[in-house]
Amino acid sequence: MTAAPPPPTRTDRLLAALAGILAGYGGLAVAALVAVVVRPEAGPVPAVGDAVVDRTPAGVKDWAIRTFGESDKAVLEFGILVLLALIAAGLGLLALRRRAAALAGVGLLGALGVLAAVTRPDSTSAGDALPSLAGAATAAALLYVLIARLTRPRPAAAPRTDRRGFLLAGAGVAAGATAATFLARSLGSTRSEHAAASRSALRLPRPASPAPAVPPGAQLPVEGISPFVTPNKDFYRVDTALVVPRVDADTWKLRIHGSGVPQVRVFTLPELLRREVVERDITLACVSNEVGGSLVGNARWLGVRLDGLLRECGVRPPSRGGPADQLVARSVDGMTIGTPVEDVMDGRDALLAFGMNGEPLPFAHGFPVRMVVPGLYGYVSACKWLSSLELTTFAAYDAYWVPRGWSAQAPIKTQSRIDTPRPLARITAGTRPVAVAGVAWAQHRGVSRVQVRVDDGPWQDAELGAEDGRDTWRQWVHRWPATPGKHTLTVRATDGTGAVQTDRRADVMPDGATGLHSVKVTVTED
Ligand SMILES: Nc1nc2c(c(=O)[nH]1)N[C@H]1C(S)=C(S)[C@@H](COP(=O)(O)O)O[C@H]1N2
Ligand SMILES: [Mo]
Repeated sequence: MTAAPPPPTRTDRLLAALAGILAGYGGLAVAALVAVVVRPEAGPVPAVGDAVVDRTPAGVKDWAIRTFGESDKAVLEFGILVLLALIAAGLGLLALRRRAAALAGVGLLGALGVLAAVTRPDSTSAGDALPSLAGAATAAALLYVLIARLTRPRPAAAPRTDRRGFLLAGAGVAAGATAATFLARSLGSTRSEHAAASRSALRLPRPASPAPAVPPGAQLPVEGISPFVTPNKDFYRVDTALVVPRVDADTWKLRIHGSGVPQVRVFTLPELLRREVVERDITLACVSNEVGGSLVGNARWLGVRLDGLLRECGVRPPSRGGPADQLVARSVDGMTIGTPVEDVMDGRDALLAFGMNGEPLPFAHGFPVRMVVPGLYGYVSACKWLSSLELTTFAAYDAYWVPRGWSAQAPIKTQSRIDTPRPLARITAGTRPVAVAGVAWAQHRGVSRVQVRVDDGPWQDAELGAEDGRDTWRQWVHRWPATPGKHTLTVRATDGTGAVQTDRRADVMPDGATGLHSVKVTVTED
């Protein structure tokens, strides 16, 4: 004896929502497992996350970096998971009454995952669709099975739905999905262990051309000033990678090709390490750095000269009749960064770097090989996790950031920053002057002068730290005989060509912020 299913109770509806979430969990677990085999970045969550990052307006991106700092990507992935859980619960509810519509919904989510994965710039094969396809199929099957327990017609004497069967099946799904997630994690970590092992095994060669020792006077004895060399762990990080690529140096290759390169050339890491290795101090800066911001750091890089390597591949700069004016660097995660060929071949220390402050590049900073070009913002020069270099023209190709509103070419603008005192500091006016100090940078032009102004007073020369080179920042200090009251301290630098840093305020978009950094402080009597 059977009866038509009565309207679902509150409990049934809760269980149906749970069914949706469990089916989603199972689907994501299977997708993650398939992604380990196909390509980790092709998993639905990383792929959708990357697609969101790409389509996020620069202003929102800057806000996210400022608000969440280095966890901005974790926050994004968490947000995607929460949203998915809500949708899954909704589809579970829908499945109670309209199973076909709910299954179509799962299919739609799967299609979104596929679309995100195959339209990634680093996607090279249709195989990237597999994780989302497998995930959606699994989720649909699980939803079907679980909901059947809640809607199956029952003998009149029995409870209206098979809740016991549902809970058993649900527990099974949860356990299976958890097991699959762990398996995916451990398989994924085997791969990243290979990468980690290749990094620990890397012995950095001695430079044939070492960097001169940092002059002792480059680091001023002032508390609160940024260290002259930024330790790797404190070095700012800016990139679009949700998952830091962990590249195995043993299988890494660099391809050099394009217009003016007669024959495609491929280099392995040992081949680069055997070349003439140079060591240089270079200060890196991000175009998204606001006036007074912290997206700038100075490191000692070890690598090979890019000009020599390119020349060996047949490349001539435009000034020597070469057909390509743009060098497009591609990374393993699909980033593209365009740099003027003229700049990297004009004699400056443009490097393919594998060492940073005495150790192999950290994964977050581009292991095994990245570009570093003195004088250009990172987004037009400093490609991390480098995989190829293509010679082309600015007319023929827009690199990643260009269609997003950033300039195709962007030399670093002269900037100076007050590190100490901190904004809104309360200082007691003692007998000794207060050290107002910080850093100034104008890479490849050098810093020749720094001046400080108190309130609307005259510009006064600050004492400069010794110059390490014109590609690095320079420390400065002004000993200020502070008087009680509220004061505004402002700094400006002059570059090596004699040009004074402009006080005109410009936004970071499209080619770097300008304006003067100032700090308000309160000085009290003893
Ligand atoms: N592959 C890749 N390389 C990249 C980026 C990126 O998003 N992906 N960001 C660039 C930007 S905008 C900057 S400022 C520098 C930052 O380098 P860092 O993270 O080592 O400080 O890397 C550049 N290289
Ligand atoms: Mo940047």
